[in-house]
Amino acid sequence: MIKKFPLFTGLNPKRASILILTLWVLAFLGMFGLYLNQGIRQKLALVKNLSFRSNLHYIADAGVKRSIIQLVKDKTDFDCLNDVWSNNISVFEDMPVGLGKAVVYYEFTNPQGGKEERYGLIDEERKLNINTASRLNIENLIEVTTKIEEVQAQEIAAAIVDWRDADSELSIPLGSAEDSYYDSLEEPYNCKDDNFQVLEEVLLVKGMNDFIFERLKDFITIYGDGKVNINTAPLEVLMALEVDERIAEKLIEFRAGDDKTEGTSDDHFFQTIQEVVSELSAFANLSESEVACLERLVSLELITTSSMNYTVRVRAEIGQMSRKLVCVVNKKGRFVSWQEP
Ligand SMILES: [Ca+2]
Ligand SMILES: [Ca+2]
Repeated sequence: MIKKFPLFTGLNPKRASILILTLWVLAFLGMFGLYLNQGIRQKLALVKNLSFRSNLHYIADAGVKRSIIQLVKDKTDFDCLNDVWSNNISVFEDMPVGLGKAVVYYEFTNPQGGKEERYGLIDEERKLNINTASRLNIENLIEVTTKIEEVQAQEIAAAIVDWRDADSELSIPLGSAEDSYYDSLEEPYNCKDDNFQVLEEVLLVKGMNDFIFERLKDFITIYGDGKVNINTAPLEVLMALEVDERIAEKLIEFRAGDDKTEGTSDDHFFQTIQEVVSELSAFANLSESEVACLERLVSLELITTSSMNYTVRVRAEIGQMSRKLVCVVNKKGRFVSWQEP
């Protein structure tokens, strides 16, 4: 059979066998080399990827730490939307770190109703605290933000209060929920009877769903002592506190200043809650009932002019690669929560 191949012509069978064996070994080594090369390439790519991820993590971490420095720099007792931590493009849009940069950003709804990216932190005190807010205030917020029926909003607000309160009594006779309702579900769980620890926990409450949560989530918080910062709260949260829509608009017009945009250098702000009525009266005509509404807000201690907790949303970037990080820090620079989506 060997004689059929010219290459082997003249070789004795033993030498021909050695040659064939050698060729097989060389072919095998060649294929093994290719296999090794491919494996090494994959491993190098993995190491490179891990290295990028690790670098992105450190860049995001640096973004958070630089944000805390801005917070600590703010020495005033009151907080408003043109503070150094808020809407500060020169500091937060492009923080160079190592091979990349950190961007500290949030979504802002402009006066025309459009969405735009702004750079800085979000104080949690501009939101309604669902661990402390009254049933009525929660109901108001649900109605304003979701436009669902009043009865449905009432029932969800009651279920939120019953979820967090220690007892097992229904806060309204029909429509709310305690253990008996959650026990009867196809996949039962207990009513918590304790404070919300993460915002998404509210999705476990009877009546809550993704549609409502998506519209509500930017206006509710689980951080802080429950007082709303009147310098930073949006219209929806002011209305949740039973501030008439027209008064809430006047408050925001006051804050926005001559350029009618919040978060700019000409903004007005309240240094203390005691000056809210006098300052707003000097800016806009207030009726007796409007003054009474604001005085009630002050006397019930529902509002403050300072904030303590801030959400830092960081996007770390190296070229086309990016990584996000969201955390909440307090004004003393301590971490309250940390989340890497
Ligand atoms: Ca309860
Ligand atoms: Ca302004």
